[in-house]
Amino acid sequence: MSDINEMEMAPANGTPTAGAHYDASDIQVLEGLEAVRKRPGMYIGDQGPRGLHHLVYEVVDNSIDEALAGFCDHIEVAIHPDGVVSVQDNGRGIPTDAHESSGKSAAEVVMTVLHAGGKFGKGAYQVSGGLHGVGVSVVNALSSKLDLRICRDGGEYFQSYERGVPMTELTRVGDSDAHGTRVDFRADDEIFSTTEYSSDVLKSRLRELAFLNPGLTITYDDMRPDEEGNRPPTKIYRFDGGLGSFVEYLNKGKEAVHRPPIFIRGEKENTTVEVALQYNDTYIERIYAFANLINTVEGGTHVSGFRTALTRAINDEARRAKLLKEKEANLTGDDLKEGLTAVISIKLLEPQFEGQTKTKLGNGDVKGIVDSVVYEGLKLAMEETPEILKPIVDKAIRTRQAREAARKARDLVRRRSVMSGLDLPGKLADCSNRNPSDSELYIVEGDSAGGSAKQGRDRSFQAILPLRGKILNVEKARLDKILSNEVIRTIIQALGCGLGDEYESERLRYHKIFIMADADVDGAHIRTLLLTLFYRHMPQLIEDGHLFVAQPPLYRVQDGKKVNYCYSDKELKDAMSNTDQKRTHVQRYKGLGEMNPEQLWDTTMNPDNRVILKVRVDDAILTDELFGILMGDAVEPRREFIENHAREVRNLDI
Ligand code: 0RA
Repeated sequence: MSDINEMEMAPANGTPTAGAHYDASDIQVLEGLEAVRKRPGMYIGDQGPRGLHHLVYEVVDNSIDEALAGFCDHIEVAIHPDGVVSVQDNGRGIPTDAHESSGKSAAEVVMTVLHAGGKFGKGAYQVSGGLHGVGVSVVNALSSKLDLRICRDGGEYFQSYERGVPMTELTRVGDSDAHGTRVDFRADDEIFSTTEYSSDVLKSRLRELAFLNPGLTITYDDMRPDEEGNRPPTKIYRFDGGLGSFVEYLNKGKEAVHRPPIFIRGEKENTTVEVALQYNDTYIERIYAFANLINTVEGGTHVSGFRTALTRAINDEARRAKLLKEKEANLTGDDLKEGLTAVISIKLLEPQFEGQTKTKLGNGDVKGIVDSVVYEGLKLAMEETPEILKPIVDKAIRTRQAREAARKARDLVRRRSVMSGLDLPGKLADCSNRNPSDSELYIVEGDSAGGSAKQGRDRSFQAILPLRGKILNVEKARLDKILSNEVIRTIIQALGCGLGDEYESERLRYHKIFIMADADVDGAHIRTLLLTLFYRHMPQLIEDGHLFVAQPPLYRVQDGKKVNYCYSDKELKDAMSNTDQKRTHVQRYKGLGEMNPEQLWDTTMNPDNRVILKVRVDDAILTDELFGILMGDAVEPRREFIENHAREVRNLDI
């Protein structure tokens, strides 16, 4: 990580603004930018990949605001081979005229003053100003270089910056009939631990924005060549079908219970509510909710309003159509969850974001607004196309029966463990520590690796659970079946925290859980199966930061008495480049089983040297899609994915 304290705020020529005098407002600006560079995390979350991508979103969000205001229908994003990102829109263009007393152009103020972004007019829905709403000046402060081009009022204007400091004044460089803004920035490698953008991550958000703004065209051009010198074709996202298309996209590869998706739109008290939903044949609920286009991953009042309305409307209609018997109980919210895919998008004037990551909508009045719009909309949809109701109700009734069966299966698991007098599975080698926050669990593939781990561990705080047998693919199964799988039951018993609706974080017996599997394709498969189980049935455990992937080394390099472990081919190459090749002995570990207990402890389990990866979910839609592709029924998308990611897959199987 860079040393951000040693930054150079003044430009090369030593004056903050070429040719201009240095006054109080300049000092304020420099102090503001300095604060951003000193504590980037406060403004963009972190200095890793997440923060890096955040920069792109921030610039794009400003263009999206122009689209929301009705002045922009085209945004072009490109990643250039030299690491520069360009974002160009055909909006009004940032105002170029002199701003109030400072004498600076309004554009320079927008680019250099914190939170000056869109605060020019009130009464408009804004994306920037929400979660990402730190203002484009933050991007400027964290970029080693930024070029601004504006077309408006018949002219083309240009200004360049370095680390937020203007290198020139905003200058008219020519005539133009066009209107719009283009920002080219290079993330500062003194600030960011990585400046490699992930196309999958960027495309996911841009696609999402295009779904949420029907009629808007967003292009994405990754101009970085791969090893063969090829580069992917430009992506063009435009979805006139809006949220309905979004839901169809999310349900791709799954069997729909009804067609097309139900779409609802309404407006109340300055709040626009849009919802699309469609049931599919899986057992998983996917509700993605947005407030002013910000993905509210923690939910909030709009989601509560939606749930209440859905349950009420379906029950009312089911009773009216006599699909529920008179004595039969109402369908519950849980009965209506399985296989539901819904996207909720609301736009409101003053969103309040709460929660740990500020992604929970807090506005109290929104619940009632969404409830009433969705209830009315659902009733109308079911009056217009009555044939959609029966398959939904039938599915919910089946869900209710299955939940009942799952409850019995769960009770049985519990009772059995109580009756046998053992809460813990026999294969578990537990640690002596009883305090979860100091305890670790290694879930280890295979008996021989499990044996080494048991001998190599520090038994005071490390527990070992060796796995043998087939882990069920939970992506395709319902809870009752999942609970009848021996391996999964063993894991659940060892963890102690339950799963699904009954997950209780207080009962989790270890606060660090490591998945330890071989670095080959079989290991990757087992890892994915376990990650699927955690992601689908104990997502809280991942959110709370308890899940890790252990990284055993691939090579042991012995040079005389000196032993080195390498975790990648690159590390091996580096290690070999400064050793005497003749005397050096390289051992490649084919699997964990080849390591003796001491080696396993040294390389993979000793908290002082081990390399571990924390499992994190940054983009729920992308993750959901990935698990669906890797573990789902459809073969074609999986083949496509493996082809597109052939290199990474090959790396797993060196
Ligand atoms: C301030 C005021 C206006 C537009 C913008 C900023 C603006 C910012 C960005 C950033 C990227 N693209 C942008 N497009 C516009 C309103 C302009 C007016 O009233 O004419």
